[in-house]
Order: sequence, then structure tokens, then C-alpha cells
Amino acid sequence: MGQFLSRFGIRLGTRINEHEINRIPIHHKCRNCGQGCDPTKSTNTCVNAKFTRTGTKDQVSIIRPIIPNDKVRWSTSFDYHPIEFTSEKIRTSTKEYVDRDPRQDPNVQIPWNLDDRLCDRRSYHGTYKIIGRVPQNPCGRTGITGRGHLGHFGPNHAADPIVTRWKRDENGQEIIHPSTRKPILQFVAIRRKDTNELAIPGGMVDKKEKVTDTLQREFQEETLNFPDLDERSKHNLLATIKDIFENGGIRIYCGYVDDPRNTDNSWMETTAYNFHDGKNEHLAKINVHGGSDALCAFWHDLSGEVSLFASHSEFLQRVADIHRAHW
Ligand code: RP5
Repeated sequence: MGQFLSRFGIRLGTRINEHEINRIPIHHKCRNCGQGCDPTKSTNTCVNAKFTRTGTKDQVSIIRPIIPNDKVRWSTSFDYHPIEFTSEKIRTSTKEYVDRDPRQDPNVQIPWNLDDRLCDRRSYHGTYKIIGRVPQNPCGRTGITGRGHLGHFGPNHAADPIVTRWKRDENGQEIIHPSTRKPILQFVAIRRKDTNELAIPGGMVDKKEKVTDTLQREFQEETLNFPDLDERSKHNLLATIKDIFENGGIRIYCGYVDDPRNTDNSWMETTAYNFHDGKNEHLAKINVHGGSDALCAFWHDLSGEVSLFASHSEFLQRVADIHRAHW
């Protein structure tokens, strides 16, 4: 996303206004799989569709109709027949942070475009429209109406901590990539349990939680599983991480994510921060282990050739640019 945002003169890490968002062709990828499917092919399903776009292992799978790139914007006319889909888990949830559907119950009133302190329903992309009592995805058609697998109508906010270090040889020297002649960065990656894809260890902002706290909580839950540490070492390590996350970090991006769960009425937005340990002093020494939603966690080289979940590759490219590292 960064690459094409900057092409439109929009700096990453800045709040994007409504005028700017209108200039962004967000849907450069197939909405089913996030890859470069050819929408002109004579099929109405995505060749790369994965169950995670539309269902989980234990739920019915629904394949989205493909929206050709030039028909994504609401302003273009299109014979559009989206599929209504809200997962059973979301429909039957009684959790406080899962919305009830105002289309089904006229008594449900949701404070759209506001932060009522329980939930921030504001979008980084300005005021979104309410059509038929539910928000309209500001980035266009997705092929699905309803909430899919997302708990909120409108924006669902997440946070992505990008923890980086230089790749070093056994003598501690930075390793230079032979083709770009630039040093190689490594980031803390996870393999997601739901899609099996490589990802940044991000997660949803909880009710009443600050984004800065989400960054720290998600990093700890998904990558720090301390099987070998005694209580004292664990305490010291957590204190160091807390200090770094609260006092350092570069904001890389905030806004819409090309997430497989997005629908016409619910979508993901994130804030991504980079925490870089350039001198191998603290974060770089962490021996990461998978926990929570992560099958496993590990240090992985930053490279344009690695395929990652949602918009994560674009965030990492921005990090590589900032540190003048290999991509
Ligand atoms: C992505 O989904 C965000 O960039 C973030 O990494 C992630 C949050 O969702 P969960 O990991 O909590 O499912 O859009």
C-alpha cells in the first residue's frame, strides 16, 4: 500500500484526508486473495481464493464474486450482486465488543464516525457514509456485505509492531546483500494460525485500549513465550520492551488495510510502528517464540520477494526505505 500511496503524493504515517483518499486506487489486488488475479478471466471465482477470505476451517466457505479493478469505486456503475455474509461466530456472539446488526433490529443505535470511548469508530480516511443503516466501505466494493468475520461495522482498528535488527554474521558484522549492496534487515515475524501466512505480529485494538498499548500487548502475546526464562529474567525483559515501546518507535502507516476479511460494511484499519534495535542492544537479542494466534515466531529477512498477510509487505518496504536497507 505504501508504494502506491506515495505515488499519489501521500506520506505514510500521516493521517489521510477525504480529498486524498479519493485519489487512491486501493484495490490493486484481487479482493479474494490479495494477489494479482486476472479479473478479465472467464471465471466468477478467484483462482487463489482461500478459505480465510470467507470462512474458517469449521465454517461454511463463501467465495466472493470478483470485482474488476475499474468497478471497485462506488461511483462507477456496475451490475453488482454482493453476497451477504456474517460468520456464525459473529452473528451469535454476545460479547460486548461485537456489534448487533442495526438492519435487523431498529433499536440498535451505533455512534458512527465517533469515539464513544468504548470503541473508536472513526476512520483514518475521514467521515464514511451510512447507507441502509450501516457504513459503506470508503475504498469501494468488496463482493460481500455484512461483517464477514469482523466484530464491528465500519473500521475495525488494529496495531502492527514491526521490530527490526540488522542481520549479522558470526563476528557481528552487518551482512550486505550481494545484488543491492545494501545491509539486510530482519523483523520479528509470525506464522498466523488462521491462514498459515507470514505476518507482522499485529492484532485488534481492544475496547478502551490505546494503540500504543495494543502494540506492546500483541507483540508480547504472539512472540514472547519465554519457555526458558526464569521469573527475574522474564521481568527484566518485559521492562525493557515496555520502555522501548513507550519511548521509541517510528510511525510507518495508519489507515486502510487490504485485509482478506474486509466487506462492503466492515473493514480493517491499522497503525504500524517500527521499533529498530540498530546496535544489537536490546530487542535484537530477544529469542522469540510463538504464542496466542501465532503458530510460531522467528526473525525473518526483509525482502520484496517474501509474500505476507494483508498489506504487511508494503509496511515492511517502507521500513526498509527508512533504514536504507535491502528490499
Ligand atoms: C491486519 O490484521 C492488521 O494489519 C493486523 O496485523 C491484523 C489484525 O488482525 P488479527 O491478527 O487480530 O486477526 O489487517
